[in-house]
Amino acid sequence: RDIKLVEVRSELAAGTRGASMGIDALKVASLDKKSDFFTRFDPINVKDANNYLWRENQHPFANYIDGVYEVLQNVFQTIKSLRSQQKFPIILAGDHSTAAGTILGIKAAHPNKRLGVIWIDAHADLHSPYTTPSGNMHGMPLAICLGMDNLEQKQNDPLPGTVAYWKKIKNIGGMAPAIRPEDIVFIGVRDTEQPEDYLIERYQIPSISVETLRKQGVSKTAAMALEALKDCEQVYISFDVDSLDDSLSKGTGTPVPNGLTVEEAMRLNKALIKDKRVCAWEIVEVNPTLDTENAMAENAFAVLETTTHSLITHF
Ligand code: DIR
Ligand code: MN
Ligand code: MN
Ligand code: MN
Repeated sequence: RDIKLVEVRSELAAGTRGASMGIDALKVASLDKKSDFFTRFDPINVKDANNYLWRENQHPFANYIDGVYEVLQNVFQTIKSLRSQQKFPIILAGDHSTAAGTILGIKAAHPNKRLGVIWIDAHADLHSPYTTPSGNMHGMPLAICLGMDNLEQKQNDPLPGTVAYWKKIKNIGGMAPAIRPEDIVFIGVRDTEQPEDYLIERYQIPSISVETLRKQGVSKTAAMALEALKDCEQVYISFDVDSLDDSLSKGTGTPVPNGLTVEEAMRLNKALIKDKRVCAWEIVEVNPTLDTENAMAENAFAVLETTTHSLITHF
């Protein structure tokens, strides 16, 4: 397949500063490992809006949503265009909010193809401005793509200006909702809030725990996830590095105990990406400014390189 590397250095939607440097940390890790990975691709750079970080945040329950909206539109346009040319985007991004731009772009390129999502993350990222505990929009990309507010679990009163931006963001591409809740599979999710639990329960979103993955093995887990999406004609995989155990992911904004090992993450992504319906893969949330043990970027790069290699050699 025709791979195109896409770089999105946005960190607007994370709660801690520094994720915009994650891509460059991956590149340093590749040099340290003497890998030729980055010589093989001519990346597209998507314009970020990190300049908003020097302004006052106008949106308490959706921090910098005005800037996030700009970035998501840019990601959307790039991915829509690449998918229209049948390219396979591998997206290196900062904060996880940009995954919404990716999903909306995939959908816009092929509106009649049902799109499934495999979300490998410690978090469910199902919040809206009405439910967010932090205001950080990296906790919201799936709600954006589902077109969901979860008003039943309302906790916050966002300002009218915030609500207006939230509506605009959900409607990027004009085909909302891009995905159905039953077409999501979570792997490794272990740090959710009640409004997210409510949606997972209500829509019976399959969520495969680290424990289950370990018990039944990686191959069976990959097969299960793909089987749950059997009615989907295209599949997108989103890999948040905080799916890894916190001992291996100190260099991410929100590390969580009891996560995947690097080996498990590599084998999982390697197996998943062999499915012919997979049409894009994304890795997010490496933050080298938090990486006190200098291992996060190396671990993330190992997953990136192995997964890409599996994609190249399998076709
Ligand atoms: C939490 C953390 N659910 C929030 N979310 C993170 O603030 O919405 N997502 N870290 O990746
Ligand atoms: Mn995430
Ligand atoms: Mn996460
Ligand atoms: Mn299903």
